[in-house]
Amino acid sequence: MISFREKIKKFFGMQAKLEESFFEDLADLLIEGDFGAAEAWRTIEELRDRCKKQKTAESEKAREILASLLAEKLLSCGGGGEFTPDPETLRIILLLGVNGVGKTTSAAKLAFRFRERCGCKPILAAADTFRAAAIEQLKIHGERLGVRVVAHQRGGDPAAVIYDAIEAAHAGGGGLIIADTAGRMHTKSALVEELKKIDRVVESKAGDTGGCVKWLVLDATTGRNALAQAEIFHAAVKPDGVILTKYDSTARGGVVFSLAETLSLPVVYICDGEKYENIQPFDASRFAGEFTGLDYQEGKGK
Ligand SMILES: Nc1nc2c(ncn2[C@@H]2O[C@H](COP(=O)(O)OP(=O)(O)OP(=O)(O)O)[C@@H](O)[C@H]2O)c(=O)[nH]1
Ligand SMILES: [Mg+2]
Repeated sequence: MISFREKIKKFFGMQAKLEESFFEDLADLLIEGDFGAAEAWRTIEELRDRCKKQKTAESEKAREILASLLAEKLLSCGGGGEFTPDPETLRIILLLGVNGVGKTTSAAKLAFRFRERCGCKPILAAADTFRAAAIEQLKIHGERLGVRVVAHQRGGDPAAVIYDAIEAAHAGGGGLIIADTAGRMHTKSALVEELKKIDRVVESKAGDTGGCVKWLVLDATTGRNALAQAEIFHAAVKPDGVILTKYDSTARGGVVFSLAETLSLPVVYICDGEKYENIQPFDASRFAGEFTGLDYQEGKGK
């Protein structure tokens, strides 16, 4: 089956003139790529305007205009530049998200990345105390990576795990805690209560830490459902950013534009495989370029 990326690449390649049918077919394609319908049409109107202003009637040029328009959407909500842990100030990254999206895997990938790149000693905190297997899974990653894991027993208090991780970081000189959390479908109030308690713990240690960032993990293969999840988490705890996982050949990824436009939620990292190194800081221009089928060469831009 032809992938979405191949399809959009082919679409622009085949079209020569910008007729009405071109814009209609492109709107359908954006929707297929996980745009919402209203949003797809707003984007098409903007594209049509810009093409008119720039007096262009060629699809190849329209592709470039669309790519920059989409990049602007992503950049409008901030982001850009990788999160850099400061070895002097303890930071806490809290990974949130529903079941199975890739929180634990992403926690391990971040630990690997920060250890390799920043030379800091990350600590993994097993704040998913809901299932015994979850604690084990994180411990296995910790062993493989040579990264310390702070864990309690199954059923323990996630905030207490974070407290101990902060203590451990101070004792061991660690500058970063990456906390995995439970992926059960929280009711809004349970989620808020759990996170408030973690916030209180972090605050009680405010003199010792540079605070907490909350990253929501979303699975790119779930399409528009990822936006619905983001809306629930946004209303409850206002995450600071998104880690988009499972962005491999079948994932379309257009939901990222909705996250920016409707929730002002920037993507911070993107993951495209199960290995530790399959995580990259999110590059808005590159993503928008690839989404529209532009070839992108490493280090050279589009
Ligand atoms: N292809 C691919 N698979 C991934 C990626 N991230 C995670 N996975 C896989 O997705 C599955 C679920 O990942 P977990 O990290 O256990 O997800 P979780 O959110 O911690 O799940 P729960 O703890 O059950 O809520 C595993 O099989 C992972 O290997 C990714 O970026 N790409
Ligand atoms: Mg997990």
